[in-house]
Amino acid sequence: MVFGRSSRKKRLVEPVALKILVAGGFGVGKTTLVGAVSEIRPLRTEEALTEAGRPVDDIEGVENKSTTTVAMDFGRITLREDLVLYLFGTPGQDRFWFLWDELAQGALGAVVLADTRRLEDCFAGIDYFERRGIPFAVAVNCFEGAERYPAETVRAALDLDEGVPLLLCDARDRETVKGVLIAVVEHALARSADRRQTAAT
Ligand SMILES: Nc1nc2c(ncn2[C@@H]2O[C@H](COP(=O)(O)OP(=O)(O)OP(=O)(O)O)[C@@H](O)[C@H]2O)c(=O)[nH]1
Ligand SMILES: [Mg+2]
Repeated sequence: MVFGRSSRKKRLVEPVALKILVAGGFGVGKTTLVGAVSEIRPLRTEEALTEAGRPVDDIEGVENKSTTTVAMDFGRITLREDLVLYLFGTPGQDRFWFLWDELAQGALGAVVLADTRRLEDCFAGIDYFERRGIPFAVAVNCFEGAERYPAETVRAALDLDEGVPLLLCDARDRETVKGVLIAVVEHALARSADRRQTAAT
């Protein structure tokens, strides 16, 4: 009989940590999404939407919203024992654009959240990642009360490249959000493998 550590050998793996951005228009559910999947208490930088902000904060369509992200959301999720994602939610409002380049540093990929009632709000995020060659997936946050469209219809409306994953999710639901994160990671890894192959030939 063998005693000691070797008898219950535990596989020790240093997890790979990857950075994923969560972008999308104002009030589309970015903070909610990070909060739904994070295994640590998410860091939030929410400020109250106030009367003073009314001229600059366009709350049309999100009238019940009382707070807004002013810097970022931060959360963590372990997808597999060897794979940890750090999630960085971006602020949704245009006046915080200056933070994006900072947040995008070193990101493996991104999720662009979309609301079909205000689809145009996610164009800026899509353009941003396309221009910088950061792999991204689009996730439609299915608010109740919003009309449901098939993924293909949304894909056509957004004029997405063929390889870009498009998924339907509920930002409050851990499992659907996990599916989105897995899609982003797989897409980003496939793209970097493609690039390596192209470089080798
Ligand atoms: N019904 C429903 N409500 C949601 C869903 N996702 C978010 N909400 C609500 O929508 C509001 C906005 O969500 P947030 O997560 O703060 O949105 P955000 O994208 O972080 O907003 P900004 O940081 O201000 O751009 C909150 O009141 C949420 O409770 C959803 O899937 N369904
Ligand atoms: Mg937010």
